[in-house]
Amino acid sequence: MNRKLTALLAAMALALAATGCGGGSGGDSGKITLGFSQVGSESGWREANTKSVKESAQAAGIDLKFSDAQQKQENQIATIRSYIQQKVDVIAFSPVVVTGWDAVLKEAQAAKIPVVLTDRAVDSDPSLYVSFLGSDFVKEGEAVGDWVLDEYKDATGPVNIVQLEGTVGSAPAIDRKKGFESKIAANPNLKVIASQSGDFTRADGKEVMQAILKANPKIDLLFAHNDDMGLGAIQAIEEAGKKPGVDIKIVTIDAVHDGMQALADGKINFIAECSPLLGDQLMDIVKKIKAGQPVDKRIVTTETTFTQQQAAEALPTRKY
Ligand code: GZL
Repeated sequence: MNRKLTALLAAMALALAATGCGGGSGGDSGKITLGFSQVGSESGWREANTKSVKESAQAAGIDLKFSDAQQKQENQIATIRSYIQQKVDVIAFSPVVVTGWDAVLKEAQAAKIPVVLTDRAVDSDPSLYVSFLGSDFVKEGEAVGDWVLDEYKDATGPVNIVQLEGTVGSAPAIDRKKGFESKIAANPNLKVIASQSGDFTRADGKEVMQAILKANPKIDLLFAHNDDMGLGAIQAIEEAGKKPGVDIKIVTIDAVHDGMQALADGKINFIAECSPLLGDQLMDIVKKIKAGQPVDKRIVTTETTFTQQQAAEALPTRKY
């Protein structure tokens, strides 16, 4: 009887070990191993996103392998290849730019390792990844555009707008620009007189804004694709002797702590939120994949917008 029971238990253990749907073995401890390639650490949003992913992995009991690509696509591709070699159970990443991912995604598919996109999109065939979790950046641009349309609905002359765009070729930069410009086209007084990338960083946002200020004596509004470039631009505007939020109105996207503080302080006029808190949803997706359960192809994060008053009210209890 014992021999039969032992044989049955051994067969069950082998069957269980083979159920993993990825190339991974679930690690020695039987835990799910997730390989995550992060864009970099370019902004307050990115830091909050990294914290969310790491804390959620720990809470979910998932073994996280994490890498910071310093905003370089070649680093992300190399890291994803190393995760394939390590036979992780699932790969997740936030693609720094939209193009150039077909080859490495096909390698992951050939290795039977499922891939999840977080935060940003790619232009590869959707069959190459299981799910894309992140914001609708076009809607974020439209929300900012709607505020600008309302703010200047009674303008009788040209409203000179400067746009600080995010990282060249990134989904948020492409789609926020698309959403914003499609909205402001409704009012011919609203004119984008300068539009340049500040690469989502404070330093570049300040440097680009300094040059634009020198070349354009009359600027009415700045739209920065993220808070950090807006905060850098605020430094440039103040150093040029102008009042941010008053002489030059400012609208941004993200709603991270420092952006919300500037909004509450009146230096920014409106922010559309882009939530970085994707960690819990990502771990839920990873567990469902390993359990062979269905996962939605596209999961859009819920977010809102903030006026100066709303920022002052939200700040005390904000998570990031
Ligand atoms: C948006 C994210 C962007 C943020 C920036 O989801 O990819 O990248 O808006 C960050 O702050 O650098």
